[in-house]
Amino acid sequence: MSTLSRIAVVLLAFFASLPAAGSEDDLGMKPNVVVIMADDLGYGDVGCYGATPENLKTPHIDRLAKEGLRFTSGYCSASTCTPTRYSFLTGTYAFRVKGTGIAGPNAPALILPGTVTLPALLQQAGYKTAVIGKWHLGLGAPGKGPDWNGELKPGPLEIGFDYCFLLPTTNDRVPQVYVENHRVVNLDPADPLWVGHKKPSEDHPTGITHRDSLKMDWSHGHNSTIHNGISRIGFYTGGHAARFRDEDLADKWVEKSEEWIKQHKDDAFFLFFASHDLHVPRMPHERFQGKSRMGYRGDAIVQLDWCVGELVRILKQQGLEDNTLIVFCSDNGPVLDDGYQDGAVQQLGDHQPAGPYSGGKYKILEGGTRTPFITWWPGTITPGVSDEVVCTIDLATSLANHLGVEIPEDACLDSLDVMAALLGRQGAQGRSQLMEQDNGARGNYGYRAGKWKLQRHGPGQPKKKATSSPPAPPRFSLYDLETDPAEKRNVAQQHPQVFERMKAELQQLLDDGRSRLARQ
Ligand code: NG6
Ligand code: CA
Repeated sequence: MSTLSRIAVVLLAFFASLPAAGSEDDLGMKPNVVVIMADDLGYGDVGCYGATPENLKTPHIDRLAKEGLRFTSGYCSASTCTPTRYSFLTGTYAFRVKGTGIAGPNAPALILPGTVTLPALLQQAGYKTAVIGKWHLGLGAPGKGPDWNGELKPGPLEIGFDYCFLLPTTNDRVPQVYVENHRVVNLDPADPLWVGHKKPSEDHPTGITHRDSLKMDWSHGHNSTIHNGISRIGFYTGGHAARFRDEDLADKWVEKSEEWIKQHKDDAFFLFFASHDLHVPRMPHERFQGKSRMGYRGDAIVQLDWCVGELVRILKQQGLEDNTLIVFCSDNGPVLDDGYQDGAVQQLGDHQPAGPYSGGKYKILEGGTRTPFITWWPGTITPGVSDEVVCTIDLATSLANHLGVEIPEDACLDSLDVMAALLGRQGAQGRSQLMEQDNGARGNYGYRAGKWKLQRHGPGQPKKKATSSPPAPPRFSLYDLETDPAEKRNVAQQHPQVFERMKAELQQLLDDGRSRLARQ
């Protein structure tokens, strides 16, 4: 063999050993993973999903979609925040676990130490892990809750995160302080923080007694302690030096993310970027106010879009874009008036927050859980659009399998391996079925299989001890999403076999207590 052909053979062998973009070989790659979870962002709320530039512009999210894979059937698992986040981190539907509905200001940790979680699985694969942004999954021991002036644990660090910088609850609930790892940031021991659900003193100003002083009025609930001219759910006193301005949240998430990514640029890392936009109270930074045609709800989307642009900038500046998988998603569908008079209803115009779907936050209609869902990994994901069904609950098993980390049989009970679909592999299939829950406990479920959608309504868990009269049976209806995406025409009578099959399948998934086969 001539020297030249020997070189050619060596080169060929070398190139053959390199993972080819979009081929099976890159399954062994260990990308950084950044999950950007928006809050209350609906299917139609961004440009690449149908929002018009006259109403608002989302160039950074649109670019992610253009360079990555945009899913038309990407879901979160629930139509409220806490259950989606619970399921995203544990891989198990929240409705299977009591007490995983919307968490209150003093909720204890809902995911207990020892639980197999997405970040813990990634730690096993050698990843550094962080959550930055809204937590809303409780802090502190069961039965006790958060010790605001002491050590806030258990929390994220006890279930698989190496670092956390949090908005501990959700920002319409008290308190307005950051938590870094186990402590409230900047807390002055001389001004302890007290959080409760009873008015602490007769003269404590509230959204009711001092309504005239508010910079944003409430519409329902949200009328207890006032901070930054906005009254909230729940009461608190003290901790003044620790309190943040609502306007600065997005900047803070980006600042902390930049710091953490720079520290870990040489590690494999997982960052859960849990944005608070566009949850109420919508109070974007002054530089975003008025940037959409739709008031603060639209402006908060513009702010979210800015965050996405910043994260991509940071990754690129660190030279990490070819080795980072971004998953952009939402925690539930849209809502307009969620407790504050912020103009969301009046200034909506022709914008369609849920796109072609009905319902939104709190609902089992498609609008409740079908949301923007984009995967981006330059060089590995071929840009395009995917109609495969994928869900935030699937990331745990998908990533663990991808990284060769074994999931115990009794963990991640509903998380399916859809990695090939997330990466846009040719012929790859997403889920064949999907359950959609609301806040839980009411017995409401959506069940999608292919083009069919079953709705089940009630009965919920009985509030008091069982009475003599049995609960009313659940009500079911059937929809063909291909011809009726808005779920307006119940076709159960026209398709009795499909109807019965779907009802039986849903019941089976409820009874089985799991939907992931042990070896999936
Ligand atoms: C509801 C609140 C709503 C919002 C939601 C949680 C009232 C009347 N409504 O109870 O404003 O806070 O809980 O939203 O108080 S979530 O996206 O964090 O789940
Ligand atoms: Ca939410």
